[in-house]
Amino acid sequence: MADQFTLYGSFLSGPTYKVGLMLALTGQPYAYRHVDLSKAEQKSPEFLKLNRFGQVPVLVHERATQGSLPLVQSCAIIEYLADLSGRFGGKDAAERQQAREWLHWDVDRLMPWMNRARFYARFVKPDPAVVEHARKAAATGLDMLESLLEGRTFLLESGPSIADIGLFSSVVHAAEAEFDLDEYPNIQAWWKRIAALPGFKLPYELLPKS
Ligand SMILES: N[C@@H](CCC(=O)N[C@@H](CS)C(=O)NCC(=O)O)C(=O)O
Repeated sequence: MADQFTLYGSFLSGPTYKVGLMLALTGQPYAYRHVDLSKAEQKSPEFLKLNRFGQVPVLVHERATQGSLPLVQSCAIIEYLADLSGRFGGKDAAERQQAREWLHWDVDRLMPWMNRARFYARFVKPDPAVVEHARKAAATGLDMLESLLEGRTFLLESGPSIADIGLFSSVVHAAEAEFDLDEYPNIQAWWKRIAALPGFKLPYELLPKS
């Protein structure tokens, strides 16, 4: 039996999209299982056996000879897939390190604030000061990405990588978070280059809703 993959996730989830996009861009077939976060399925005893943190995504790698391996934490998962496929991992150790730095920066300074801004715009309405705080932090992250993309085609010099896949999954829901990417021309141009990669799909085209 060849290796097989099953992605557990939610179509609303940026981290699930990150892993789905990596699978799509590497042309890796996979099965998909929707996890209904509104029913707290990610906290069920069966799901906690796959992910001790009680979150999506999980990618289960059914290895041909070594058995089943549940992988968690989207950045760690795409790095695992880069190693396995030999794709999108950077051309050498220095570039891999840079890719990791981008991914860590994203989960520190961009992704959580974009997610909160989107969550407040779409799902809950907290105190306006809380919304303002999240929006300002997200805007600071977008401003930094915009300026660091100046003169670059992709985040690593050698071409598209897990750094782009990671950061893109944080930016992709910008409109739902009520950010206008017309104000970020470098991000817009980078978006178009990523969207032109073979296998690319946007979240709602890539991830089934049930
Ligand atoms: N750092 C994690 C974040 C995962 C995450 O935030 N998942 C959210 C959906 S986007 C989730 O499962 N939320 C439900 C919960 O935490 O109970 C990753 O990158 O995989």
